[in-house]
Amino acid sequence: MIIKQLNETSKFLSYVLRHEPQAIGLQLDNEGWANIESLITGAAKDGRILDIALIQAVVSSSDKKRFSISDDGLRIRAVQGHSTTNVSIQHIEKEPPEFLYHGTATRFLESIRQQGLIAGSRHHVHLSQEIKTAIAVGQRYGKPVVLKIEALRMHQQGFKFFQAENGVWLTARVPSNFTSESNNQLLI
Ligand code: HQG
Repeated sequence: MIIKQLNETSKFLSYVLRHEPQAIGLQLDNEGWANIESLITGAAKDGRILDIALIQAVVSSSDKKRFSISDDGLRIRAVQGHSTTNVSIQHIEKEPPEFLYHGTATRFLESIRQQGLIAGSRHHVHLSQEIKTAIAVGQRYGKPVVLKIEALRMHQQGFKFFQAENGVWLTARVPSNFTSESNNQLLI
């Protein structure tokens, strides 16, 4: 299977499983699960030919393990990153490590200094354990900068943290007094 086809299908799956299931008439349950047959049928009406082999290849090749397939093989979901209001995944609450990282673009810094990190259209602010990952995330929107988050101190003050199945850390918001901007070494 060619990489381009995998990437395009992955983007399509992110779109319908995280943001706009109604675009292909797909129903997601509270936990984000969609029936794979309905996904294939809905996609076909939209002119996009999927089959189970292609879907499985996307799931197993996803660098960030974005999707999971149910044990019975009948359903698929995105494990985090949703904006659709139909879904409210009960992520497992966990104590975070001392520090977590958030990659963003330098042009957002002024607003982040004022408001802290907010979830925007997604359900959570996304944080990672690895600086390297945070740089890649920030790069999607411009010149990247990494914010270091005092996650454990936040947790001790009552903020809840969750970890999605793929290891991404989630929290509702990060007030700016818990963030510090990285030093220049982390800027690319
Ligand atoms: C920024 C990817 C101004 C925030 C990644 C980010 C992640 C603010 C952007 C996942 C702000 C939102 C999510 C404020 C936050 N003022 N800008 N107060 N607070 N922002 O895409 O975290 O590849 O919704 O810094 O790996 O970038 O799709 O969130 O730049 O895990 O699987 O607003 O998406 O995963 O952007 O990325 P996003 P994100 P996938």
